[in-house]
Amino acid sequence: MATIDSVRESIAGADSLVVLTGAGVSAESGVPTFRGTDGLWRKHNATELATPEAFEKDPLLVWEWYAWRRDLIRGVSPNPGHHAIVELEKRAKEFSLITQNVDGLHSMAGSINVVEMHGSIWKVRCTACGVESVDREVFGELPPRCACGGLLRPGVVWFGESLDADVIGKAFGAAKGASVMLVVGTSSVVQPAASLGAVARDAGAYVVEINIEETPMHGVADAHLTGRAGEVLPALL
Ligand code: BV8
Ligand code: ZN
Repeated sequence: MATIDSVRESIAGADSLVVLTGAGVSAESGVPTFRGTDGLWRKHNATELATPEAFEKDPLLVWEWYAWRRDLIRGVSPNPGHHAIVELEKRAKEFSLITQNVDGLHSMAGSINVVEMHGSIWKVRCTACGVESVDREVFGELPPRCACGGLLRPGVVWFGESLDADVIGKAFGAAKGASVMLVVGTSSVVQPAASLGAVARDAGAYVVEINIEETPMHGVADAHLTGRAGEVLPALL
């Protein structure tokens, strides 16, 4: 088990630092994780709702879930883990933050170079004319409609949908160029994000996992710091 001190040193000396985050980084802000016990909503589990099929079948139900999440996220703020990542970015020679989270809390905390692999809960896209917009408004009637009359969908990537090509390029490019990579608060089961740690390690990076539990990254990461993101990340500054 690496020590905080040895990891802090490797970060300080890094030419290029890459941080990959998942829902565990927002957990201490009060945002339910995807797969933890709190990943349920009205007895539906998140992975079954975050699909094009679910939206096709019942757009209202899926929008009620996203509206519920937006309302919840609107009422929370970034936690010390988010703020520590902002500080790491300020200190690093070269820095990339790749997040699987759609809550926007990294940008709210002040992170600059953020790749949102799975899109943003604050974005909407019209299923008819394709126009995409960002809004934090409280929706009127659900499901929301575009000015063209088309049905709006959340601007996120659902299971079975391919990620934006240049998002993939940026994420894998950053991982390949990393000298140190922190993999924080993710169960590392969702592809392609879950491969980024191995890509970084194969390209010569020193990979550190920060999580409260063991994950499939255990055999991949060079080091593992067990603990909460809101406590371990500030201790690395
Ligand atoms: C793609 C946006 C292909 C929506 C999300 C079989 C059938 C069908 C599909 C597949 C399959 N096998 C593989 C696939 C592909 C699939 C996939 O990987 N499925 C998995 C589940 C097996 N992937 C996809 O479909 C992707 N697309 O592959 O396209 C393709 C290619 C070409 C052409 C067409 C198609 C798209 C994946 C994106 C899905 N969208 N979210 C929304 O958010 O509403 S993913 C969703 O899971 C969230 O974004 C979330 O961020 C992400 C990952 O979850 P985590 O962030 O890791 O969160 P989780 O709750 O799982 O874990 C939390 C962790 O934090 C835990 O480890 C916990 O211990 C830790 N923790 C908790 N508290 C703390 C903490 N750690 C530190 N501190 C704490 N305080
Ligand atoms: Zn439209």
